[in-house]
Amino acid sequence: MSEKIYPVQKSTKARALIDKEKYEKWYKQSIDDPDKFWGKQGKRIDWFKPYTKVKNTSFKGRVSIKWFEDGLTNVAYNCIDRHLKTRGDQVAFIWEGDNPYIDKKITYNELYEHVCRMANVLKKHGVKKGDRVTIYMPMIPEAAYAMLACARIGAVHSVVFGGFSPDALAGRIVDCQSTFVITCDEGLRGGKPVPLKDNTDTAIHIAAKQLVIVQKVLVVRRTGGKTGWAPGRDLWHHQEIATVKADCPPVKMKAEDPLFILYTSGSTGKPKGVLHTTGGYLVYAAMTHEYTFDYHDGDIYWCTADVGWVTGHSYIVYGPLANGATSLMFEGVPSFPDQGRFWEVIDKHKVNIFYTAPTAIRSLMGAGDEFVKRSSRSSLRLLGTVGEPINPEAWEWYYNVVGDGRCPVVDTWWQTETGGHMITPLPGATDLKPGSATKPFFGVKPELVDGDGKVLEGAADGNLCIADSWPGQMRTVYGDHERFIQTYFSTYKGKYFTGDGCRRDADGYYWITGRVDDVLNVSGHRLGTAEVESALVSHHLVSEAAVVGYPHGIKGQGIYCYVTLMSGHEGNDALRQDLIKHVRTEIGPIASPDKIQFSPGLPKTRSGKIMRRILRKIAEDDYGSLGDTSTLADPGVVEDLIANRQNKA
Ligand code: 6R9
Repeated sequence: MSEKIYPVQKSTKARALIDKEKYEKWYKQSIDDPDKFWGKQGKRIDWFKPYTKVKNTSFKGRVSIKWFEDGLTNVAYNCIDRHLKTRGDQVAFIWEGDNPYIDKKITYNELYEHVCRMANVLKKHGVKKGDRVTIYMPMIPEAAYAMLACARIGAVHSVVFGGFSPDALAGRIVDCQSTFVITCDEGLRGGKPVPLKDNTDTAIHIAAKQLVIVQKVLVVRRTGGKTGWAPGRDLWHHQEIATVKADCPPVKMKAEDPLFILYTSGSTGKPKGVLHTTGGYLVYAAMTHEYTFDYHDGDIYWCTADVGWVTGHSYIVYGPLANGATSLMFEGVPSFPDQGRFWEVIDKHKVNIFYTAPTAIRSLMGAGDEFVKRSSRSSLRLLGTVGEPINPEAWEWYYNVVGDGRCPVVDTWWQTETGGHMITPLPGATDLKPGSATKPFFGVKPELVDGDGKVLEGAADGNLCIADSWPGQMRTVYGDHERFIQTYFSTYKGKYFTGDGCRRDADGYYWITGRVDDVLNVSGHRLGTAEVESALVSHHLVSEAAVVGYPHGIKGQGIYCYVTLMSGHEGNDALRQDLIKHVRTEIGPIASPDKIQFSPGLPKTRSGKIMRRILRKIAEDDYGSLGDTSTLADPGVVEDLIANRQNKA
């Protein structure tokens, strides 16, 4: 923990939308009278029929969350149409290609036409309100068009990150019974093609075995690379949009009609479909985008996330567009053509607000300051981070070297489930402490509880819960409300449990300490240990596997796998490579194991429970303090685990 404090700078305060007094006043109002507070904030979007009810939520019993429930609106209308009169010719998206010589700009007028045409193509092929459409795309503008086209006609999109494997894609298609997929021939990252259409074909094959038959695949041409083609099922996007009109009326949606499903990892079982709805989500995404980034009209804003993650949904597409912003979308990677790419792009497009992940910051910090120094970054006014705790060293480097000590760093804590920022500095209101996400956003009531569910007051260390609902909150797990209740509301009755550990200091600042469940955070990507374990045991030579995280200098957490082989088999480096390949095929490259330890036995209690605490300690090379091992069925296995550990200092 860093004890340093960086007070709000004069230049930041001078233009800020929210200062200290306003933050305190509004925060109090938002907690004391949520109906009044959100009743006002709900008006930041346009409604076809205004709401008369604001908040109708309960974290008890069956858990029911409704915001603005009798209002009618449309997300695409709010992100596009309502801006056309005043900013039709303003750039909505700046697209920066993987290749540094390729970029393009899309105005709000152009966005309108692209989205309407795609919406009409969906309608032409039978997609209706409520249907689920899977989007498996690289970072090209058509990914955003596809999301907005769904929103326009009331279809529910499920964006699947382009780095996921065919198996992972199939699982998500099957879970939400999606029969329409939008993809691309190939993606392009760091000069290398990614076979998205081929992966889609494989996934469709796997899904068909589970009786979900994909009817149509809309394929955007990006590289022109060769792909398979199923006539009658596969449709070229560029041909289809030429057959439809450039206008498509937005469907009037109820505030609580679903907008999207986004799959995310939990501590058990398969990834769950986090469901977000229309009105509350958009109000919250727009409001947090405006205040956290102190967004002003005309700012050039860049969030480096992928649209496959919630950050891309809320802070590349929906929040910025609802505010009529210019949002930069980047196809490539931070290290191509070299480690100076981010800073070059900032200069090239005069970016004012830059939002990225700690893992990228750490890795670019490791590349050396020269890459940063050859750019001016004079347009930058604000820096942000998201996805995992940022260590104070990386924070200081970001602040001092990238931001030249001029730009506040907003460390935004939130989750797929929360829809938008929950604990975050507001640039003009919050003095910064490196490594702390600082204070709650309006309407957010954090509570720290101990293992017994006792609410802790003042400076304390505990499990982070949220005591009451906010408009951006997920509404259910798609198709499994029981799992929603079990996962989030059963650990601490009547509270939303985040799965994160957290410390509150004497100034009321929050310091997220990381997950307290079996969820890994690898380079800001969420992964369940159970998912990696099930991928490992699906290999024919593996009988059992246990996966834990360990501290990793760049990725935040690395993936450490203990693998027990079928009897008669010996572990070696070739098998290690094979297992890594296997996990990549099953889940995707983000799940690549960093360390594999072959272990004839795992530390189990007499009832057969694996003692992960011990495995974590050994993975961290901290085996001197294993604690009580007396409940182990066979304490002898620990000796072997220590002797063969893969992280020897
Ligand atoms: C937006 C996003 C959520 C988990 C969350 C926490 C970690 C995110 C953080 C952070 C510390 C921050 N996390 N932001 N930890 N400081 N600023 O990342 O959503 O992919 O669902 O991950 O990420 O552990 O619970 P998601």
